[in-house]
Amino acid sequence: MSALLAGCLSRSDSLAPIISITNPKDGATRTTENLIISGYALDDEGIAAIRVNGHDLLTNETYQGEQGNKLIFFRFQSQVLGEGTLNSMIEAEDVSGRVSQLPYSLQIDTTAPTLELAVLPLSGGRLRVEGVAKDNNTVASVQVGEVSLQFIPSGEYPFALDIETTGSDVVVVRDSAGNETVRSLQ
Ligand SMILES: [Ca+2]
Ligand SMILES: [Ca+2]
Repeated sequence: MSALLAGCLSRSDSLAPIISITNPKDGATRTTENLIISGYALDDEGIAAIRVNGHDLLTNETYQGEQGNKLIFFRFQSQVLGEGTLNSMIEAEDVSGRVSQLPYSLQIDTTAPTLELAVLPLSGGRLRVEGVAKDNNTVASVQVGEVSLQFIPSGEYPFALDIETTGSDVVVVRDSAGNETVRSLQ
């Protein structure tokens, strides 16, 4: 009897499912049509349900035969009405009834960053470049000529640097959704 009990305990399901969203990666996108959100659910014993806003994806025939698997890749389509924040509640339930929740919010951002730029020619063909990149969401990268600036993504990023000009230099600013603003230094 005690051996049987020990056997049951050692088989008992100890972990709640893990949910991870793999795409869109940075929690932001500029896609407004046919937006697909994808990820996976992982469990030590098996996944019984993956619910998005209460609807179980695994009841869809796409996932036929996958229920009970330890790893299930899932994707769902979201209706996007325009710029703003899209909120979804993603839940995974394992075969023992443990439920994990992932509140998922996605920024729909279709507005390119703005860039204020001042360029001062220096001696020796160098340029002093000063600018401020701003975005309604997050400025994720700034490239000045050949130089990629290192900074923590934020809504506004002021920068100043001297570069060697090659005659065809541009400044490229990207937001976290992938919108891009390109300006020539000439
Ligand atoms: Ca489990
Ligand atoms: Ca933006």
